[in-house]
Amino acid sequence: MRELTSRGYNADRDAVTLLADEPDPARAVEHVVEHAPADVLTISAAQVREALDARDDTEETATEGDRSDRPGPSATPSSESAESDESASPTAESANSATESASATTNSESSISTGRETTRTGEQDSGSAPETKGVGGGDGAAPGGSDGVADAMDADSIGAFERAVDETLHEVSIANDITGQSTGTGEYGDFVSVFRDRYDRLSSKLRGRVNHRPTNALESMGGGSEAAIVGMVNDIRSTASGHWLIELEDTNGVFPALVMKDRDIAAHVDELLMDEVIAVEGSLAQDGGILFVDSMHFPDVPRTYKPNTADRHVQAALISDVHVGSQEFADYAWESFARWLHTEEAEHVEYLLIAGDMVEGVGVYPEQDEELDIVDIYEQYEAFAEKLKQVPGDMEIVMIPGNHDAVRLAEPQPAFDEELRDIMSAHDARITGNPSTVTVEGVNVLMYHGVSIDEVIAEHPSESVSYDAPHRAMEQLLKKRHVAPQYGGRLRVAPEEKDYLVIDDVPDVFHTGHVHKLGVGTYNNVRLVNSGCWQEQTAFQKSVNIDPDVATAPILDLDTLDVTVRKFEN
Ligand code: D5M
Ligand code: FE
Ligand code: ZN
Repeated sequence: MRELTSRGYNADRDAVTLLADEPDPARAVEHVVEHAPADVLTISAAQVREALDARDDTEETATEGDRSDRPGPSATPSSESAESDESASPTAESANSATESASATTNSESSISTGRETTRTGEQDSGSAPETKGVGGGDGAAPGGSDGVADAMDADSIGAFERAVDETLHEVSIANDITGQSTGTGEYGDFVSVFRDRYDRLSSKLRGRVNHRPTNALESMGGGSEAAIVGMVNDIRSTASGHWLIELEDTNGVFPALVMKDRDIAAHVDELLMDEVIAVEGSLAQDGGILFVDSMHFPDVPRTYKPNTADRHVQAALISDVHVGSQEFADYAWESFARWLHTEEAEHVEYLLIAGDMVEGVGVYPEQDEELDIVDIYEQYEAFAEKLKQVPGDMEIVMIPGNHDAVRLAEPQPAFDEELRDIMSAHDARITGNPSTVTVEGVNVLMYHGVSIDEVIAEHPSESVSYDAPHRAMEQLLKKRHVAPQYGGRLRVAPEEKDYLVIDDVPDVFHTGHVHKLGVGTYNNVRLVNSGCWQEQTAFQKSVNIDPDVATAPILDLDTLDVTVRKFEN
């Protein structure tokens, strides 16, 4: 019966008996499923007989995807070691490869070549940056083009303007930071804990909304009764007749839920990712072995969410993906951004949030060294520290690592270690893990580098969720209340005692980067900002047609959550 329901079929009792009496029931089921008419949902005894009579010996083996198995919330811890303990390795991979590579560059400043005439020192022009688009509260539109290239710079403001920042008003606190809390060793038991914790915390957001039953209690409820399940998505497949069969897992086991293809909710199925936690409601089949789904619920953000705002007019610049050390690092653009921060236009910009990829890193992808301007990872951070020194000293800087940084690649990523902190100490930045919740003057900003955005874009059926609108992918993460729902794809996840990637509290602002594309939007009143980058198009990006948004800085008003995108000349 289980075997049939797992393939999207219900069956009459006699049909099951016939199959069970076969010498090889598994093969028989295989056969019956193959021969079942396309539109049949419940297999009858007659159909079993017919299929078995018509049996020939050509049999196909069902193939599953190559997604590596993870223990779901119903698994029991054992002492077995996890297969992929590389994903849990606490070593800094890039740093390791860096120590092996020779330090070819000693003067990182002079080695950065931009291929441009720059006026970096002395009486250079000031950075008056054009405002490309203001995005008001409540409007979900992306800022569209960042095509307004800088006009002639306004030469009189530099030096003439003195920032008057009252640093005693600054308030920054950090929560949900893995740094120093990592206990995972990559053992099987760690995977069990992290998925349990994910299930517990996300299911608690759904339990009040449906009258759910544990999976192992459903079968005894009696055919036809109304029922609901809160479960982690364990498997999704389409049945021979094109309906969707979703296997949901809770702490007691698994249960199949069937979504009919012609129902409105079928559209939700396309958006599902493995391992996200959802609730479904519907009615049980006659024999109780499958749930026919009428409605689907996500942990989501309440539509009526009221974001927090700051008590005074103060702004934060939200950037990411600086990639210092890359030949494509947009040095000139950074200089104009840093200059602009010293102008009157930027007098209220008192915070700088950097969402990962400070440096280009070493050994991040094959043949990356051919595009490196600085080959030593520590020298890359030294060069980055010089870039930070150009930022006004009265600004508070908060930064998290990304996949190019010299910390472990698996998420959650702990913050930079002591050695790297020392290198970057000049500006006294706050250095925290990826992800982290950073509260700035009362506004909760969820900072996450954004590696899962690649995956959401790849999996989402709609063209509107694309590299040109990364904020639309961010909406999906908020809806699922998890920054990296799908385990086992290109994203590496380190198992920890709790799941740091769950979005427990609704943030006021969600700030990501990684895809090097600008995106600004709103989702149920949460402000979404995906920063662009400070790296020109790389050879790899060219090969896959990624046209990065270089040198744009979204400026967030902390008192209104309005965003103004500034574009700098690059
Ligand atoms: O990522 C910048 C963007 O480019 C992001 O969308 C991933 C994509 N990217 C970059 N390199 C690769 C490789 N080698 N494979 C697949 N996708 C890639 P960043 O983290 O700055 O490299
Ligand atoms: Fe990047
Ligand atoms: Zn990245």
